[in-house]
Parts: sequence; C-alpha cells; structure tokens
Amino acid sequence: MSHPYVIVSAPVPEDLRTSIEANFNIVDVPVGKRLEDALDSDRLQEIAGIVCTVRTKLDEGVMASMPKLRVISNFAVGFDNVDVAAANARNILVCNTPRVLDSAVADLVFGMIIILGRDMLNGDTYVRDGTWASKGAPALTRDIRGKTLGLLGMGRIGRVVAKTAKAFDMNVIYHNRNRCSDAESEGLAEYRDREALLAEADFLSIHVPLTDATRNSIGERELKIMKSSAYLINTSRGAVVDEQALVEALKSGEIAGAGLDVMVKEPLPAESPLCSMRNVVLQAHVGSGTVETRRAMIDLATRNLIDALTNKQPEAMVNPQVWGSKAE
Ligand code: 8YV
Repeated sequence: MSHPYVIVSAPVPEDLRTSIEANFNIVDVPVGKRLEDALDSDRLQEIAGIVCTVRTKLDEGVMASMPKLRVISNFAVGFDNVDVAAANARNILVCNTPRVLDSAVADLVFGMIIILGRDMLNGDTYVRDGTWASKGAPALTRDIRGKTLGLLGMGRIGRVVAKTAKAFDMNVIYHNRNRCSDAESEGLAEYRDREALLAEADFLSIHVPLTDATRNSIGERELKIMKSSAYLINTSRGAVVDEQALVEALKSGEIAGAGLDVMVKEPLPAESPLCSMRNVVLQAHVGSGTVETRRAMIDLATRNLIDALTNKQPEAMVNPQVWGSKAE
C-alpha cells in the first residue's frame, strides 16, 4: 500500500523531511502559495496532512477539497490562517508551535522598547550624518527603569516579556480577558481594566491572538486614551491595530512612537507612511526569526504532523477535542 500524502509548505530541513518520508509521500507547495492553485483536485483528495506557515489560508472551501485531511500542523503559534470551526466540524486536528518562541519574541519586544525609549534610530543618524560633529551632544532621552509596561494579553509570551521587564525595574501591569491570578501572585504584573491599562502604560505591548473580537481593537479611541509620551509595540498580528488610526495618532503626536513587527499587509509596502516615520521601528515579522527558535518551531511542527498521523497524541493541539473524539 502506498504511503499517505502530506503537503509540505514550510521550510522543513532535509533531516526532518527524511523523517516525514519514512511514512509519507511529500507533496511540496511553495510557501504562501494557495493549495488550490498549486495542486489539482485529484492530488488534493489524497492529502492526509499539511505542515504550513501562517501564509497558507485554510478555510472551509479548501478543507472540503481534501476529504482525507486529518491534521493541519501550523509552523507558528498563531493560527488565524486556519478556520478552526471548520476544522472542528470536519474532525481535522489543528496543531501549532507554542512555548519554543516565547523568549525570541520577548527579546524583540525589549529591543524595540530600548530603541524607542532611548531614541536610538535618530541617535544613529545623528552620528552618521555628522550632526554630532557640527552641533554637539544630542538631546537627552528618558530612563526605561521605573517606567510602566502595559501588557495587553497575559499568555505565555506576555509572561516572558513581564519577567524581562522586571529585570529592567519596570512597573508591569496587564489586561487579559480572564484575570491571571498565578501571574499576579508570582508578582509578575498587576491587573488593570482595559482603559486603565491604556491610560497608564508608558510602553503598551500587544500579546493577543487575532480573532473577530481583537481585530482593530486598538483604534482611534484607544490611541486617544494612551499618553502622548507612550509607545505602542506590536509583535502579535498587524490587524489587531487599526493601522490607519495608528498612522494618524503618530502624525498628530497622540502617541510618541511605535515598534511594529507585524502589519496589516505583509510585506509592508515601502510607500506606507510608517516607513518614513523616525519615531517608528519596523521589523519584517521576525519575532521568532532566530536560527535556534525557528529550528525548534519546525521540529515541533514536524513532530506534531507525524504524531497525529501515526496515532500518537501530538504535543501541541489547538483543538484537542478533535483528538479526543478520534480516540473514542
Ligand atoms: C511565524 C508567527 O510563524 O508564530 C507565529 O504566530 O507569526 C511567526 O512566528 C513565522 O514567521 C514562521 O512562519
């Protein structure tokens, strides 16, 4: 009997491809390419599993074209590219890569906090373009120490950011859909309601998933509540922030600056007004983008795929009830 077919649409290294090939036939699809454009319907009908990046959209229609599909293994912790309700209805297991990227993302958040707080983009230009030599020392900036970091979302990544902030002697406050008494009793952060969080934060860092409830949830109203000296940091999903409102708030001085690893449209077009703002630090969706972290992520994503298809409970399931229903 021939091995089941699995789609690989993620940067799976050779050694891991070999472990997949021990039990499955690999069907390669270029990263980000629509599966329904890359493969004909006969091939799609044979697919039992997929490992893909967040750039592969998996909606009800494409799932319907793969009647044998049993697992979608996302090479990401976020899974807003997958219609999980449609997967549930079809008993398709969805897996992701939590935990292994927490520190890398937290490091990027802190890089942005320091670059913004100490005005390092302008500081760098000040040296390079000779202003230092012609005008002398630049204007003073402000301490990070003693400032208030507001965390919108207190999941795994939020907690690592909170721990890092403690080492910088920052005050850490958070808002989360459900209060996190464990984080509070560990002394990681104090709870605030949403408005108080926005109003008190000197740095507001977003750590919520993109859902119908969070889409555009930081908009004109929220940006107005923030201090004019505050910075917004987003390493979650671009669409959580109303980008147009953010551009306006940055232009009018409603907030002091922003650090963005994620945008509504990626790659961010170079014509975006954000690209010419000197109080904005931009990164190309690289929160998890280190050699070590990406390797740990692809290890986990590959393990999740193989385990699910060989009846071993995968380590990281988004909809474990599907696994439960399979086991019955
Ligand atoms: C991407 C991410 O997965 O984990 C997430 O949710 O958005 C990123 O880590 C990464 O770009 C690999 O596709």
